[in-house]
Amino acid sequence: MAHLHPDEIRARFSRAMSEMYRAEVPQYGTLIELVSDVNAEVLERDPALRERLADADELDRLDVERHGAIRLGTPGELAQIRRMFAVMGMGPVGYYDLSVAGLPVHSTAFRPVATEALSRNPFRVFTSLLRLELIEDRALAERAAAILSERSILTERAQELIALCEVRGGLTEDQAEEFVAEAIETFRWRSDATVTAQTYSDLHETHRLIADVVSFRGPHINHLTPRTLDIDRVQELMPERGITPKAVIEGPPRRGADILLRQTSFKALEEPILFAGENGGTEGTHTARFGEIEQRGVALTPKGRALYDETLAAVRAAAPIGAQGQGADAYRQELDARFAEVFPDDLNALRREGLAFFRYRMGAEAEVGARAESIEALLASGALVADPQVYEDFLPVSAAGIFQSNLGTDAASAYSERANREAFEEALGAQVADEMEIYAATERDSLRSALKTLGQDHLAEAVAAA
Ligand code: OOG
Ligand code: NI
Repeated sequence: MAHLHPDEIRARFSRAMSEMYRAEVPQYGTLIELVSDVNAEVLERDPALRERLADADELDRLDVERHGAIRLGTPGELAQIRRMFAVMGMGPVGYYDLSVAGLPVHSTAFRPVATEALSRNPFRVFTSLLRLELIEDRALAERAAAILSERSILTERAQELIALCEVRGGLTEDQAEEFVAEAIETFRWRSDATVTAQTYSDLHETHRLIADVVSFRGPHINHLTPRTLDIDRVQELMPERGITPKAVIEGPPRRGADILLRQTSFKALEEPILFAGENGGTEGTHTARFGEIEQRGVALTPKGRALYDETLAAVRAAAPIGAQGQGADAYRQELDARFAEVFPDDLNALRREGLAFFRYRMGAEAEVGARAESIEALLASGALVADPQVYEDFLPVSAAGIFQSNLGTDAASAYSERANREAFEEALGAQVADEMEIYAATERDSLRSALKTLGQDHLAEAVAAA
């Protein structure tokens, strides 16, 4: 029997998750409508952008594009989730250390990697693993570990279908349908906690994140984020639709040529839960789930990224934001001013200065054969086109801001023990891919192949050698 393509399984899974979350969190539906309205408005007012996205094969993915986030409790859960996402063509990319921001987790993003897979459906999941070893109260950490050891986050049938996929190299249409239905069960919200009110409160007191991960039967999806073409506009319109966003947009400022990733979220809902207990349990509330929007720009090279990190750090030092969002205006001004000063704001300059990654293709005006002097000459004549590569990943400082705004801002703190990528990869049972290498390979391969098609083998060879 023929296998359903993993990209198609991912597309169906992403759609099913979106429907489930829309039913669970009505504000998510409102946000999706708002984003879709604003995107349509932007494309209508900017035909050049529409054309660029269409030519780069990016227009179709826009309306289905979103990311989600989950938080896992144990190394075994992380390994299981890796195998589950592999069925849908998603692998771990990047390592994010959030301990520096006082969060006892480290994370990766499960996402498609190949250009064609990304353009079919770029669904990604920011996945965090709890680090109980960072918790000072060892007795509480052990209690938490014992509670987590009791749960199984995948259904029996999901586990069987994952194993089947691994043995057979894929799933049939019927198996894939069943897999998607079983897989979303893992991420569903369940309001009945597995712990008593007292245990919940002990966990919560140590860190709200621990209570969220440990007290429930599984890793509920905590947000799903649509991609907008104009995040400032969506942020401005959110209050009109009854949604209150956090004080500042995380990431780079608004630019003519968008870079990396800009994000903003709205506060978690306070939801009723039922604690476990001998007498049928007691009622309580929990804030776990929220909404977020994002705007994606061009991926930066290591050189561009270093400049970004340095500039952002200077902004944050010069204009710190208070726990209640005080100083947001000063922060925005500082952010705009510092980036304007050091960061080129057009795609050509970003490319020429080696600050951003591109993908090359043959232009419509291309003449095959006539020997060209240089890549710049081919670009100037329109024979060769450089499309910006979308940044497909996350940013640790922004992620920490999103976490904190939804946990209720803790005073800025940090754990003394830092990144532990090795332990993360050991839990995962695999290595995380290096996102910079993926962008660099896409750039190199696309350039080489476009040059060959144009009959510019002498230039293609130089790229191969680089
Ligand atoms: C994840 C927060 C990070 C992002 O988009 O950077 C995040 C979480 O709260 O579990 O979603
Ligand atoms: Ni997010």
